[in-house]
Amino acid sequence: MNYQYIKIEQAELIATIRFNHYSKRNALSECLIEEIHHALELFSKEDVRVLVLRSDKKNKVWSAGHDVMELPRSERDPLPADDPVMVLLKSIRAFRAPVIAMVDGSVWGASTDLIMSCDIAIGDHDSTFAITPAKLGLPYTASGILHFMSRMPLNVVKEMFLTADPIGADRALQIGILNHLYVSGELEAKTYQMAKTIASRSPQANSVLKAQAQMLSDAAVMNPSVFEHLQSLRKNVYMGSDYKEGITAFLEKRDPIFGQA
Ligand code: KFV
Repeated sequence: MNYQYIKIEQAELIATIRFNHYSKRNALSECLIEEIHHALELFSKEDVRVLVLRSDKKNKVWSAGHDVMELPRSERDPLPADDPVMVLLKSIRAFRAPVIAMVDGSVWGASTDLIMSCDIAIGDHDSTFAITPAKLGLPYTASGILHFMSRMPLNVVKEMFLTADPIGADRALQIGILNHLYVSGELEAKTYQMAKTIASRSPQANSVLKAQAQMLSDAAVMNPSVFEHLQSLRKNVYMGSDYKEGITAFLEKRDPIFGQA
């Protein structure tokens, strides 16, 4: 396959996927995700012991999140289970080998959820992380919130969602978004050094460890009627005025005015 939106490579049991669509700030568009799935499929047939997910070149933005142009304008669930980004998160979580995110720029919206879905994240001092559904009036998914709760204390998760403000690299390290923080010049070498270490360990033991940790952290049991209640609360939001205004304001490149209905 000729990749347009990503680049891939494989060396010494380590695979790498690089975002390569900076003109759209590496937003997680359907086309880019399709290429990632193709690469994951390819790597799953090879002896890949660890995967590094990164941006091709260091830039201000690592990834701008869900492709907002591909979100429904209103009155439809913006993040159904078959939404390409939601499927991507599941694929990264289900990938047999551990995935390390190497982050050297700003991360927005669902791309921050992608970071939560990687097994390990390593960043430099320019990395920042924002989860932004409150800027769009968008009801985020319960599974997505759980991804954050598995990584961080509840009050920090709430702060991130409620403010939608970016968290800087130092604090990201402190609260557990990042495993390690390095100066830019060392980030790549340190990331691949860890990848090499993981690649030298038992792939069979590591693969089961990943699956166990994943299943344990997803093991929240919810009564079906509670789940249905949450779905109806989400529906009120995406059918409501804030979501319509949030998307419209984004497309018109202006600040939204919420709470109009
Ligand atoms: N979706 C689609 N296109 C995007 C995009 C996105 N998330 N982010 C940027 N682009 C496009 C943008 O429309 C422009 O296209 C190009 O990338 C460069 O963006 O055809 P155009 O007009 O050239 P600029 O000019 O905005 O770039 P820059 O000044 O460098 O600012 C970068 C950045 C990331 C700060 C800015 O683009 C931005 O604020 N983007 C949106 C970030 C965001 O709110 N993402 C969350 C998306 S919603 C989401 O993930 C979900 C599901 N959620 O719940 O939050």
